[in-house]
Formats: sequence, structure tokens, C-alpha cells
Amino acid sequence: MADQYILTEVEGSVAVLTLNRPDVLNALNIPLMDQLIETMERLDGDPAVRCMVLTGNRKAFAAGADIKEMAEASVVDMYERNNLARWQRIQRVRKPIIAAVSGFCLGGGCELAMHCDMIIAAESAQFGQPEINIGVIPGAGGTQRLSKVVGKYRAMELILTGRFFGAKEAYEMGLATRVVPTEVYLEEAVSLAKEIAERSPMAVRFAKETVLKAFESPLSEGLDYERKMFYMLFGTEDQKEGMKAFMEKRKAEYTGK
Ligand code: DAK
Repeated sequence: MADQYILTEVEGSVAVLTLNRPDVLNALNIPLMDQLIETMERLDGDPAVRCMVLTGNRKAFAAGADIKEMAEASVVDMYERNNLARWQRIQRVRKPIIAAVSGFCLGGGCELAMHCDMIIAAESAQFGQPEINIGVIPGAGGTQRLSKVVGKYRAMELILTGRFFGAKEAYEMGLATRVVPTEVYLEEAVSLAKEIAERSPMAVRFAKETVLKAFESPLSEGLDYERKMFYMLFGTEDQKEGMKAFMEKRKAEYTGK
């Protein structure tokens, strides 16, 4: 039987996905990435699931792409592996994903966290893009996403030196959504996921898509996009329910219709 690199647990409408290669600090090899993508896409299409949490273990979220898998690769090998296509599939997941990070979150691991929509960092979290130390540069969006989040001058220092930085610094730079005690980092992420899961699933997905648009388009285009998404929500039962519940002073019950 193939190794199970992704453990999945569904709690109500929240799915928790755990990276499971603890012996190598959850290094992201191709079979793990394939299982992760397959799981995320399956859950993205499952109406019972409204939000996902992606985590590792206390010691490591993920210490990067598997160095042993790529050490001897040629340019052609790397091209043929077409790893970027795998990452693009993660980027296309429509439901929100919260990264719950403890321990090492490095290289491709940090890029994976940045593919998520929020990052809950345990006090023990250690982020970094250390690829420069092994003769390469970030390859799954690190140069672009980290720069957009923390700004050119901080990204430049982090990527050119490869130094690790802790949860507090990640929070101060805007990379981490929250820093929480290590004992409760997963509970905090799941609790945030449950809070989001109570909202209208369509509005949540549209909100995710529209916020992401802000990173890819000029302001005028993003505003246009937002306006259209806003109007579209008036075609959902959830919008009627949400506004009716407000007027009736009760909690809305969203169905995703
Ligand atoms: N790959 C493979 N194995 C790894 C690993 C990694 N990234 N990180 C750790 N391990 C393994 C170690 O080899 C060791 O295995 P054994 O030797 O016991 O068999 C085990 O995990 C425990 O690690 P250590 O003994 O080193 O543990 P320490 O506590 O002493 O040190 C550390 C922890 C995190 C500081 C250290 O392990 C470390 O520096 N790891 C490498 C971190 C790193 O350089 N990460 C960036 C990798 S490059 C792409 C997309 C993405 C990428 C590339 C292309 N495309 C779309 C094309 C991403 C690239 C990367 O992430």
C-alpha cells in the first residue's frame, strides 16, 4: 500500500489535512504533493465541507520541497516534472484554507503556507525561504508572494540571506494572521475555520476569489470585479436568508444555495 502522506479528519464542516512525513520534517516530495492536491480537490467539491485547515506537526509544518528528490535532477528533469502545475492546482482551490503552522515552515513549506488564505502561527513557528543556501531560489511563488506581503526590502533580505524568522516577526510583517501559544495552534485554526464555516459558503468563496484578485489586477479592475461578485450574490438564497435573519434578529442558517 502506498504511504499515506496526507491524513484527513472532517469535523462538522471543517476538514483538517495533516502533512504526514514526520521523519523528514514533512519534506514535500511528489507523492505527497499529489495526495495533497487530490485531497484538496475532493474536499473542494464536497458540499459538506466549508473550510479546510492544513497543518503538520509541532516540529514542522514542512521543511521545504524534498531536496533528495531534486538534488540530481537536470533542467529537463525539472521541466518534465512540471511541478508548477501541481502548485497551480492548489491555487485554484475555491474554499478557504487556513495554515496552522508550528515548527519549521521553510522553502516550499513557506510557499505552501502562502498558498493558504490565512496563517495561524504557533509561537514555535520558524519561517524562511532558505533556498539560497542550497544554490537555488524559491520556485513555488516565494519571490512573488513574500514580496507582495512583506514588501520589497524585507523580502529581499529574507530571500537573499535565507535566514529563518519567528512567528512574532512573521506577524509583524503581515505574513501570519495570528500568533498563538504552541499548545493551542491547531485548536485556534480549527475554531477560526468553524467560524468561517458558519457564513454563507457562496459569499465566503466569492470573498476569497475577490481578495485574491487584489493581488493580480490594477485597482480599477479589482473594484469592477468586486462589484460584479457583489451583485451576483443577490442571486443566492443565502443572501435573502442573511438579510432576512438580520431583520428578524435571529441567526442566519446558510445552505450554500
Ligand atoms: N528535503 C529532504 N529531507 C529533509 C528536508 C528537505 N527539505 N528537510 C529536512 N529533511 C530531513 C533531513 O535530511 C533529516 O533526514 P535524515 O538525515 O534523518 O534521513 C531529517 O529530515 C531531519 O532533519 P535534520 O536532521 O536536518 O533536522 P535538524 O533539526 O537538525 O534541522 C532544518 C532542521 C529544517 C534546519 C534542516 O533539516 C534543514 O535545513 N532542512 C532543509 C531546509 C531547506 O533548505 N528547505 C528548502 C528546500 S528547497 C518548485 C516548487 C518548490 C520548490 C522548488 C521548485 N517548482 C514548482 C519547480 C521548493 C524548494 C525548496 O523548498
